Amino acid sequence: MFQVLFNSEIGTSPHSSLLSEPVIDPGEYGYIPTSGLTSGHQGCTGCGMVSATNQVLRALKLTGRYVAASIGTGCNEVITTQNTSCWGKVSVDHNNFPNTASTLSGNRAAYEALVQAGLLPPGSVVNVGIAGDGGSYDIGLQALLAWIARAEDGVYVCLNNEAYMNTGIQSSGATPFGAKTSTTPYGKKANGNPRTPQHLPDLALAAGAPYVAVASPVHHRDLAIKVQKAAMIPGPCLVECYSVCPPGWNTETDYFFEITRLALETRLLILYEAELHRKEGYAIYTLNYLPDRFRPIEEYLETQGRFKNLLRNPEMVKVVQRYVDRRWAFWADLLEHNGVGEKVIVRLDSVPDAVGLPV
Ligand SMILES: Cc1ncc(C[n+]2csc(CCOP(=O)(O)OP(=O)(O)O)c2C)c(N)n1
Ligand code: SF4
Ligand SMILES: [Mg+2]
Repeated sequence: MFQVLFNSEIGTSPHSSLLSEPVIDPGEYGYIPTSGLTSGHQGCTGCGMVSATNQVLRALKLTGRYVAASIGTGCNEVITTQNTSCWGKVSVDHNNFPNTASTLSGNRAAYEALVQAGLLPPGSVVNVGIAGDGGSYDIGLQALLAWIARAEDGVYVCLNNEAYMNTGIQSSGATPFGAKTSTTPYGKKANGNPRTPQHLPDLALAAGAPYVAVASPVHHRDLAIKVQKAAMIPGPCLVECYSVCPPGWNTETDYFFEITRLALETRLLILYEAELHRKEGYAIYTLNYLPDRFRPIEEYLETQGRFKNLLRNPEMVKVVQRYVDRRWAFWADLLEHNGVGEKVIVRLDSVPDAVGLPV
């Protein structure tokens, strides 16, 4: 069990308690590389993960290091490897479905051997693994947790579109309760996905990752800062990106922004960071966004055809609302404990009582 602190005021911050210097806020760079993921990919219009990958690569390039990416099978890989030129100068390996964290590890070992042999300068490469929720929550979880257990340097990005989209919208460990997928249909005996989703950042933190964060491609600066922190903090760091998928979620292609806004205002999506001080036994949480008012979950569910049947069943809607409220209770405690609206800086040498862990 860790004790939990709330870091400071709400909002994006380039500071980290695990780094002596803040990362550079993207707004302070005179030049932002335009060559993240470039043209030539075959992603759908309105795909969240295309935008997320583009921004992740740009943020990593801002660290001034060469980017070596291990990409797990899934939409992101399939749409970018028929024409690999869209990865630009990034070194990319096209993996097997469960292997993202293992190949990330292998790339790191090769890089360290080259440094030892004097063939590459230290600190010249950032290793990133990028995979979907199926590849991270399900089949690749063992490799991911083993990579965290080995405490190797690197960044793992999970592009979470909440199902196995590339193979026809099968449910994953990240699929929302009541969502219609091809393996959780609606009918006389079935009511969509019967399970509530797991949360990879919680799992990764519990396994010992020093830094985990949840980001969205709509919030560019926040995403870039989180990715840069993940690259600079020693050890295995994980960033999960909320990734809107119009075909899988059955939405129009131009509601990317509105869907994300409603996800945040209903508190279904919580943008946060957690830094683990493992030896000392505490974690510092930062909430990056606090909605002015909390909207009912129906307003989010109504934006997506995958929830059409769920919305006809008020009892199931209540289950989703209760799930959201339960998860938020963790943050509500932290906010109350620290006084929302005030600038609360927790001194690291005075650790208050634990206030609970996420449900
Ligand atoms: C061992 C193995 N099993 C199954 C597959 C087929 N497969 C390829 S991608 C994929 C789904 C990927 O889902 P996710 O990781 O969520 O990525 P998304 O396509 O949603 O972005 C599956 C089942 C495979 N390539 N390898
Ligand atoms: S199916 Fe979804 S995740 Fe795949 S490319 Fe299209 S929008 Fe993106
Ligand atoms: Mg997926």
